[in-house]
Amino acid sequence: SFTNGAATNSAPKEIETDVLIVGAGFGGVYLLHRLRDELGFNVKVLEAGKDLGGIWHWNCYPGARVDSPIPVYEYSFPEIWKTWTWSCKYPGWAELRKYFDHVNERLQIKKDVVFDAAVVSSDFDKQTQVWTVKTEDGKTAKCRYLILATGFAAKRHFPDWKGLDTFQGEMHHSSFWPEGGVDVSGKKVAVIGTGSTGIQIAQECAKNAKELTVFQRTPNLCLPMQQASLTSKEQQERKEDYAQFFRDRLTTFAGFPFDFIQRETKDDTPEEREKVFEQLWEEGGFKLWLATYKDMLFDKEANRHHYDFWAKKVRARINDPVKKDILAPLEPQHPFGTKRPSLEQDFYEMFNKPNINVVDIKKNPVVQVRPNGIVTADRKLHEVDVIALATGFDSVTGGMKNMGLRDVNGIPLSEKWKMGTWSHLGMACNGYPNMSTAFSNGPTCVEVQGNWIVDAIKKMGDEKVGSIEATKQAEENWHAKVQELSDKTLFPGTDSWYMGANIPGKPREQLNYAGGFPLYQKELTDSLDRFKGFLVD
Ligand code: N01
Repeated sequence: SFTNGAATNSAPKEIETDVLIVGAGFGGVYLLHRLRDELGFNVKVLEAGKDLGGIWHWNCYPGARVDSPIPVYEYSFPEIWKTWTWSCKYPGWAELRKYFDHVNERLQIKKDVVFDAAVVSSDFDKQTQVWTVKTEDGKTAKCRYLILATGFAAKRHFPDWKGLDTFQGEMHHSSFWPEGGVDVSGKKVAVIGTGSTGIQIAQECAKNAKELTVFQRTPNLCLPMQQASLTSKEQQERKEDYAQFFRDRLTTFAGFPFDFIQRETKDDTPEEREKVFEQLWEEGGFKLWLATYKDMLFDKEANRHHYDFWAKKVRARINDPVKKDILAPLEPQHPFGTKRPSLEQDFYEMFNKPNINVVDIKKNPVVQVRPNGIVTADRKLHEVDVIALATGFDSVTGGMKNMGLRDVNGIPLSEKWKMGTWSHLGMACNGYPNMSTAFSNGPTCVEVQGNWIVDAIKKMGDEKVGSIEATKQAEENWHAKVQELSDKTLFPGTDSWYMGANIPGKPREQLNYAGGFPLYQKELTDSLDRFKGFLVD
């Protein structure tokens, strides 16, 4: 066993453990603590990065900050929240890294984590019921239970533009940003992409860059963050309610401390509706998305009311009519909320500066990258010194398909998921006994999925079960259910990473469960009753 997990060199080449977790982000750390410290298992974690934190270890791009207000975005372990204080409502990456240091100090996480250990293969031996997992640097780990806590953003996506590799300036993908930062002062900067990441990078670079050009394919329907600093006194007072708060966050549709209004948009008069929208806007965060009328994500007309309100608010903040029409067109390019909105602070006002521009690359696509800049279809060369690729991820499935996982018959997971994603509960696969995945990296979801894994392993021990493996039928049923739930919403019509539609050639299907958190938890609880949907050995 390790004495110092952080020092990679001291980790043995051969590891034997009961439980092996891949990934030391929110999910991996949660499971390590619960399985090791509560259930007494021998647990090891393999982590490709150099420290704890998962997405917060990789993402140090300028402006990287969480979009869920604390205390939603933290562990419910009392020994952690009672001893930790945040500086603001939406903390940034550096503070989140300190949070993980604190978690480590309290729970001694690192002693069981091997860093710099990217998984390249895993195979299951039917006879011994043991997984053998190999890492890029030649380590071998054998375990009975294999847990993939790899998050939804483990594989970066790069545009396939001609000449991208010929660029002579500085170019970084958002999740490969240099630790020391990039000094953009006096430089011309291009930000490619306007997902949550692109919005945050652009907002920050606009403060110092000589020129900033945002290359936008689809407008992000951003909502006001309403950031606020927090004193330790006010957090201390709120902590009296934290235990209840963490229970409550499990009862809402999206795992936030708020939920949809139990009225339809048409139930209110236009004046009443306007008042509701105004209030949600003022409160900020995701309220206009996830605490609004319950039909917003289901009904086109209801959705349009939301879009029109959003466009009116945003257009009023942008002076230039051309920029206004690109950033917040009067006609929606997709229904409101069917792509993940970002939270912004002064994203729209910054375009009122003459040196901040936006290029609509849906109308005028990028045709080539040259050593000194980006060429668009209108033959214009946009000369730049720095390119920030905020082009997202092969989300949800990309990381897992990229790890050399093979099933009991040696068939790669990338093959199994070529035409679609087959899993039971989003957590277990036929052909992969005793392997579970924690798909989400949001702390609420991580705890719910993590609890299911802990309960399943505990139940296996209590009932002397050697292995559980999702049945093919359960996978079929789950896939159909996830798509059916999604088909009732407006999500399927929009090209988004939720639908796998951001990656050329990826099957178009809903990758997230659209039934809401309470229903998902019921599915999980039901499945533990006699391991419904699993082959038990
Ligand atoms: O990635 P994205 P992200 N040519 O896929 C564009 C979480 N997150 O890293 O929309 C031109 O959302 C693409 O255009 P389009 C959060 O859950 C959280 O920003 O596909 N453009 C899009 O604008 C989020 O949803 C925080 O038309 C191309 C952008 O690149 C998820 O991570 C912060 C292109 C990619 O946006 C992913 O966000 C950051 C191409 N070939 C992220 N390829 C928090 O605040 C892609 N694009 C917690």
